[in-house]
Amino acid sequence: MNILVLTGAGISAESGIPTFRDADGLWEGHAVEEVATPQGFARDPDLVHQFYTARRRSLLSPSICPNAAHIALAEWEREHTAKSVGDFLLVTQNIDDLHARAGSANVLAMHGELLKVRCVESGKLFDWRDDLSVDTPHPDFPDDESRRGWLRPHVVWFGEVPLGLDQIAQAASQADLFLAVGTSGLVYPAAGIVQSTKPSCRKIEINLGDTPASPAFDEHRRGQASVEVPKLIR
Ligand code: BJW
Repeated sequence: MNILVLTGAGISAESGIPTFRDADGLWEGHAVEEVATPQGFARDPDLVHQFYTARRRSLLSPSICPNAAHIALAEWEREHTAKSVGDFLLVTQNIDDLHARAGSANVLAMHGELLKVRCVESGKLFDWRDDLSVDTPHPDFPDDESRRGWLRPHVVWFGEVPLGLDQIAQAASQADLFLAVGTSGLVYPAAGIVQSTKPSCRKIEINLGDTPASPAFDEHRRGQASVEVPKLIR
């Protein structure tokens, strides 16, 4: 049995990371087009760096850790892999590292990773835990005055192509079980993955409430991810 899991901001909400579109979500107080588009970055890179630096700091604070949902998914992968009965891929739209911290191994971060930056020129990735809004040396160009301009957050903004789409399409077409957890079903192409699964695939949605993608699922489990994910798996 091949298993494909898609997670969104709702799975990390109970770990203390705000979602995007719920009340008190991340977009409150920020115009999306200012901080999550290539045009916004070109207009005001400092504002964008400040936005991601604040989120990097928060992600690294000691109070943020994986919750029962992240941990259950990691256990599920381990058990499934040990049985050698099929593939297990966890696709996350989240840019936090909580799945990895929980022990998930086969994780595809389709919207990028908060703790990485990318050189605009070379495309090279660097682990990054620092503040890009201060004078931080670029690993490649330590003496270059304009070095900050070379780096951008390794995230997928609106209008950019998400990562790993070929692998996701293949996993979706071969999945026997598709589970979506804590995603609003508003952002494409992630919201369309459910449509690319085969008719015989069991499709389960875990969310606090209905989403525009809900009609495409066969089963709807309503409640907190930290409760519903462990319940489904055990
Ligand atoms: C809980 C819970 C708890 C809370 N337990 N549940 C039509 C078709 C195709 C594309 C488009 C289209 N129309 C427009 C587009 C383009 C656009 C798009 O989709 N726009 C829509 C807004 C309409 N898409 C793009 O631009 C994408 N690129 C693209 O399409 O390229 C073209 C292309 C595609 C394919 C092939 C070739 C070319 C790129 C999208 C990039 C998204 N980037 C962001 C920012 C990442 C960096 C950052 O974090 O700053 O990604 S936007 C933001 O939204 C972030 C998220 O990953 C993403 C999804 O949000 P998510 O995870 O669903 O969170 P929320 O807050 O929306 O929902 C939380 C949910 O959890 C809620 O439902 C709650 O109920 C629930 N919940 N607590 C269970 N405890």
